[in-house]
Amino acid sequence: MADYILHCMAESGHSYKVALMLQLCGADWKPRWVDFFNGETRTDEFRTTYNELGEVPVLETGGQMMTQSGVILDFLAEKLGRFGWENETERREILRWTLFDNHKISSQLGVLRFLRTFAKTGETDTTKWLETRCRSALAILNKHLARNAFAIGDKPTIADFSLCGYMFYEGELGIDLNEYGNVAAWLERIKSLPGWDHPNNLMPRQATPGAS
Ligand SMILES: N[C@@H](CCC(=O)N[C@@H](CS)C(=O)NCC(=O)O)C(=O)O
Repeated sequence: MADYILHCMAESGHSYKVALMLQLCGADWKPRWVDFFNGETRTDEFRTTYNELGEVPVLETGGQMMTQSGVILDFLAEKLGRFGWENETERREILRWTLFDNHKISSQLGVLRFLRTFAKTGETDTTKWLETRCRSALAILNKHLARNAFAIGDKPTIADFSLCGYMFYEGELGIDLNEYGNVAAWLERIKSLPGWDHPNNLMPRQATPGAS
């Protein structure tokens, strides 16, 4: 059995954050596909066995189930000794960007993409409102990355893996990230890290109609 089992699906950008970390660290890990689109995360069994919060990703290791991508990344940075912090100030910077990501970037990009690509709601007041909020958060990140190669300075950390969770699903967001030049350049820097791979290659994906 692998050291780490990641309960996930490729459509999940939150899961990708963890898959990317495991992959870049060369960890001994395997994905277990969660049938999210048929409601597995809403079943009593999933919530009892894996995650009472009813979400992926779940990292199974040493008989424990760990949830919340930010917590899992923090755990893995310590455990695997990579992409973490060198002092308490850096640790808090990582936490600051991870919280910003969870609140303003991944959560909003994830929902916008879900509505456009999977629920296919068409353009509604809700998608327009969400796009505005996504663009506002992306502009903040873009400005920050004008002065920093990565989220907390000149080296990649788990904060970058959190922030980029939904940004490699080309064509599914309905926002062209090339409009944010510093974000696009930062994504290229992440892509060039040894071992980088696309979410669809790291985790199983259901054949979701309309998705690329
Ligand atoms: N803050 C959580 C968010 C996780 C999350 O929203 N996961 C989605 C899939 S990408 C999910 O499982 N949602 C289940 C639901 O909303 O019912 C994390 O970073 O792990």
